Amino acid sequence: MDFELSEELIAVRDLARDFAEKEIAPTATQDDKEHKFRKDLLLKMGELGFFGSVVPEKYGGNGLGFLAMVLITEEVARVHSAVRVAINMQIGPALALLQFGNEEQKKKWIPPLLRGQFVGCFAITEPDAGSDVSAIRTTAAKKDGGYVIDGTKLWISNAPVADGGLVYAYTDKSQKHRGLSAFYATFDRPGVTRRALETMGAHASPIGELAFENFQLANENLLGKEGDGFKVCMWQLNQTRLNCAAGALGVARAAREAAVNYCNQREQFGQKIGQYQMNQELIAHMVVQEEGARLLVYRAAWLADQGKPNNLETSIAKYTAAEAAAHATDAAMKILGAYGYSTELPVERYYRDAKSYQIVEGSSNIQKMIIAQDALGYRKANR
Ligand code: GRA
Repeated sequence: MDFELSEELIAVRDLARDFAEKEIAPTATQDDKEHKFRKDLLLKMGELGFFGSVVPEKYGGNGLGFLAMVLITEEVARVHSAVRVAINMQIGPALALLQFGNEEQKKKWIPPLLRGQFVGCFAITEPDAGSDVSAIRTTAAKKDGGYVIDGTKLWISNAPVADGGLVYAYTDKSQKHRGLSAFYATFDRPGVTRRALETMGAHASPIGELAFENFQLANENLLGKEGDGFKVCMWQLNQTRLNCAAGALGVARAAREAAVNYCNQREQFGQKIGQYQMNQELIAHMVVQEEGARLLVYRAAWLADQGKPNNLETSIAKYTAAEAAAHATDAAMKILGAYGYSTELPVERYYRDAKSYQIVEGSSNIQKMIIAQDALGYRKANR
């Protein structure tokens, strides 16, 4: 067992840290306030290869692997979690295309996602289908050598700005989850209406509704075969969940760093507030949970790089990291007091952004369900 990162991975991590600190951090609080989606950052990250580590060179990637992906993601999320979402919106669709697309689809659609030129998204969730993916109501009816999509997707990250992405719809509702299909669509045609929605956090990551009405797609937009959609979706979620786990880890780290800095600066009652055991307890919990989450996130990524199944390990990592982020940001708010509560400083942003990790990509309860059902032998997570 080797706990050291290779020189190559250290270089990738340092590059991401440097970029995050110089290019993202200085305006993060302002971007959050202005709800500003930074396409310019997407293009720069694309140029640096931040989206391409999990894709081979043949399709525009650099093949550095999943560990590289989580290291980059952690660094970005540490300074601005909303920008981490943008990473996932490029990598998620690219990976689904890589795994399930035909040669033509891969060559055509993956490179623009990796360059950050084509703004991606994935549209799974609907008003009545959140945790329960098979409850999707959107349909894809066969028509004139293609498909017509009708239905409404809700809480879709990048909905207001995406050039396109993955859309999940039923080609045959009577087959239950086996009738779900996956499409890769561009939104530069009639039949798609967008509505932006407001959320508590991740303000610089636009989110909203995508309403499809008589939205026409060609056969070449179908990913895999008709009925493969649930499989594609579960596979895709396992990858994007790992990205979320790394994002939550970055937020937990940001909160711990802010709390430690403040403890070492702030004096009350004649001494640094880090000297008080109540604050030490908070700091100790932050360190322990963050370190635990880091090992789990890196392990899940390492398994992917070995070509080994990692659904269970990803769920464990995502659950642990999401809870660590929520606890660490709550603790940081307590330690920083008014300076945590102030919207001039980033800690309240960390707190708001952290909550999303207990909800997205399978809520904490869904992860616990996957973990417990595996342990009990009811339903194996790695299959
Ligand atoms: O036997 P079969 O052929 O019928 O197949 C079953 C099963 O083997 C079928 O699906 C297969 N399957 C899988 N295959 C491969 C299930 N899980 C997997 C898997 N991991 N890999 C039906 O299985 P089932 O167990 O009966 O399914 P279910 O109970 O309907 O669902 C399972 C589950 C709850 C885990 C699933 O629905 C789920 O993951 N729900 C959570 C949904 C979710 O994560 N949504 C995320 C939305 S996107 C988002 O949040 C964007 C965030 C953006 C950001 O911040 O980055």
